[in-house]
Amino acid sequence: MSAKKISSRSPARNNTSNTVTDNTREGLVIVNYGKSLLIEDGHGELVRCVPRRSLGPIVCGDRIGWEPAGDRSGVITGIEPRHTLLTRADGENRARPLAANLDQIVIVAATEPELDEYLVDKYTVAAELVGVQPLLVINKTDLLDSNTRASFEQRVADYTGIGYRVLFTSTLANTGVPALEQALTGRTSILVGQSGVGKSSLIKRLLPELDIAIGKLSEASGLGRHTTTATTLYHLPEGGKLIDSPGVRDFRLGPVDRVQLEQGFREFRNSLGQCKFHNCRHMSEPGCAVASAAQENRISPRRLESYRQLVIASQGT
Ligand SMILES: Nc1nc2c(ncn2[C@@H]2O[C@H](COP(=O)(O)OP(=O)(O)OP(=O)(O)O)[C@@H](O)[C@H]2O)c(=O)[nH]1
Ligand SMILES: [Mg+2]
Ligand SMILES: [Zn+2]
Repeated sequence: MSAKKISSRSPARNNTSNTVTDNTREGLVIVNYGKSLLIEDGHGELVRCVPRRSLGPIVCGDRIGWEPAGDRSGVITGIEPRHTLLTRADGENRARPLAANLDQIVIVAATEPELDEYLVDKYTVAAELVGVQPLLVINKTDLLDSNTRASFEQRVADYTGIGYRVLFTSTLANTGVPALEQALTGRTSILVGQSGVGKSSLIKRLLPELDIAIGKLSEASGLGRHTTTATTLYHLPEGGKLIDSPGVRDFRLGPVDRVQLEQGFREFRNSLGQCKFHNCRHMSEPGCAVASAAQENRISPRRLESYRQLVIASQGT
């Protein structure tokens, strides 16, 4: 049997990884359960696989090579190069892969649990650094009256003002869902956000025939209960892939330097290079063009505060 090497991500580490034989097939990772993974073969059939050792982390959305090893089971033998990779920091601030080959990050927020703009900002920075569009979805609009809706619209103006799209949805009243469906069609997107904002409920609206676990908010705290436990890929009826992810309490970007952080705030770009000091960190330096832009409300002062918080957080690691 001939064996040749393809697209190894770590050739120096292991010369036997990512091998292709006559038996190798293509697959798409649907869910990683830890010890085993569910992959979809070229005919849309699900196959339970274990990875060959030394491949490194394999995540939802990865395109892989695998070899059959029994009835509906197999061994993953290689990972195709990823065109994008979303990561988050683990306990030791190392970047841990979350999902691969994304075109869009859909940040879901709601009224319950309360909108956390700092968390949204971290996700928009992650999207900018990954190189994909963020889309903000404010779900549970059925819980808003005209006053609270107006105040929400004002709060998200920080995002619409810099060119990010914001959609308002309610899975209960089934409003805004067609617009969301349109934004998802033909792309690979991931739903991220706090637990209990309604990520899985949105998927259930888009794919009503599926049996997806939906959580009840804890009555005492109003917080979600982390119903979704494994990041899972779904195919959309009109084309496109949608990945559901477990809710988070916090999202940490992992190792990022100051230049990456300032690039992560797209509204800073016109001011970069205009500060008095070429290595200005936009914290409290004199002659800072970013700070002036915020003073004149050309940049959201609240977003500048998030940036500063992230600079401080990245120094502490
Ligand atoms: N009022 C209202 N409740 C909603 C809406 N969408 C979802 N919910 C409720 O919010 C709760 C949490 O929904 P899930 O879809 O499980 O939330 P999730 O974001 O997937 O949560 P995790 O899987 O824990 O991350 C459930 O009780 C849903 O019924 C909505 O549009 N309006
Ligand atoms: Mg869920
Ligand atoms: Zn500056």
